[in-house]
Amino acid sequence: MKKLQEQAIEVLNNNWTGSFSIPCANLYPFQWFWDSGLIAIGFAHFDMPKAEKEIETLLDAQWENGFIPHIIFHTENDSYFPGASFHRSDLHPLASKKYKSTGMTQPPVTGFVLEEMYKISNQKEASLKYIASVIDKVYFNHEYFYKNRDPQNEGLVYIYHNWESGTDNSPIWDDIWETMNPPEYTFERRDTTHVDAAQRPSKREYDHYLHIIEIAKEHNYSDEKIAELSPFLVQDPLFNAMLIKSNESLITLYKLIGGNIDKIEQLKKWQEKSKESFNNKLFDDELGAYIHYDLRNEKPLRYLSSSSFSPLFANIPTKEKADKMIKVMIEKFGGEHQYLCASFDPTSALFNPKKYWRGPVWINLNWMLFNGLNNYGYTDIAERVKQDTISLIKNNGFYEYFDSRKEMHTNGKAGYGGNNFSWSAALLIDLLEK
Ligand code: 2M8
Repeated sequence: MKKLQEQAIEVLNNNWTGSFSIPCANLYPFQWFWDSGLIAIGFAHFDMPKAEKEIETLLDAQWENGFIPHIIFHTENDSYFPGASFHRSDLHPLASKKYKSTGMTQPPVTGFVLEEMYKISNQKEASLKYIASVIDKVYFNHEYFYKNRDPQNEGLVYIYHNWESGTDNSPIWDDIWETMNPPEYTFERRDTTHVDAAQRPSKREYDHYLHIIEIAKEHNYSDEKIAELSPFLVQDPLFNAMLIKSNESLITLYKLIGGNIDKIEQLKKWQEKSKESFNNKLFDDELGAYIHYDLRNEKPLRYLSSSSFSPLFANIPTKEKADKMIKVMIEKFGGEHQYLCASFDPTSALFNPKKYWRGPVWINLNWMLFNGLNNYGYTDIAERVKQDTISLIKNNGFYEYFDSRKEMHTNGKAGYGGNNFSWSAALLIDLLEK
């Protein structure tokens, strides 16, 4: 049997198209924003030109207002729904004229990805030159967020769709679905032809997903109108932690490049304000971790998920808060029969360990937790997250997500969703190096 690392390299090379990577064949045949970023970290270990091209292609799809879309439809491919003709990015006057895309975004990972690439590189000078050639686009993207996605000027940006969160089918959104009553749309799902329907969202959930997009389209994806009218408007701790972590990386990288004083100052201002609001508004003392806030209905969404711990990665909590979080993580998510870290609270009645973001372990979140735990000196738990991640992949393959219950791991069939999944391979390569 080939070494795990060689298998991972093979997965990445097979999903490489020549200018970007697909997350996995059939199920996700285009370029996805945060997948691309995390994939570049894997490539950086063995093929830096591919890592650089991956990010370059992503940034090439940036809109004239700095926005970066969540899916870039480089090719015609009807194995995915909803595709380019549903999303109609051309409705927005500043959308890319070169690429068709969605009109929504995803967690802004690009800033910290560039820093990871720099850290991995053994040709620092050349890497810094590359970074200098793309970094302003990432800065422009952050400016887009703070200018257009923070209506109350809190330093916390909103997402207007569960597909923007990356944690698409989380039970956290169930409360929002209850405030909506979308029509019963007629459409042909494609995901359930590739993956067992029991592991994917329901038809009714898709009605909600499509309805939010229909509302945004009616207003040509105007940010102002979306802020005013979208039934889904959420301050998400994972999304904001990604932005804050990326701000921090941009500061580090601009300092290495030299000059750029104004940008560094602006980034520091965003950072200060964002971290303060993040801690004041999104930390739930009683639950002992961070939660989502529903801006449309002005109420906290009081659930624990793997996103609740992601701020560790961005150095957001104080040591005191971090201690609390770790206690909760171990008590609720880290029992001896559980692999770390379930995507949703295993002690909740809404926990479903087989269904897409409603419970299974995801490798991208584990990678963030591993790094976050190390940031705060919890090296033993970080090591456990790393070993759990390796076991999950070793026992099952490079799946999209994994059952968190150890008892399910007897026959190698506890990996779910897509197989030969790019970010599972990419981040495993990085973890094995750490
Ligand atoms: C999943 O989301 C897509 C929509 O973006 C889908 O279910 O069709 C999520 O896990 C998301 O976080 C991820 O980026 C995407 C591609 O891997 O798949």
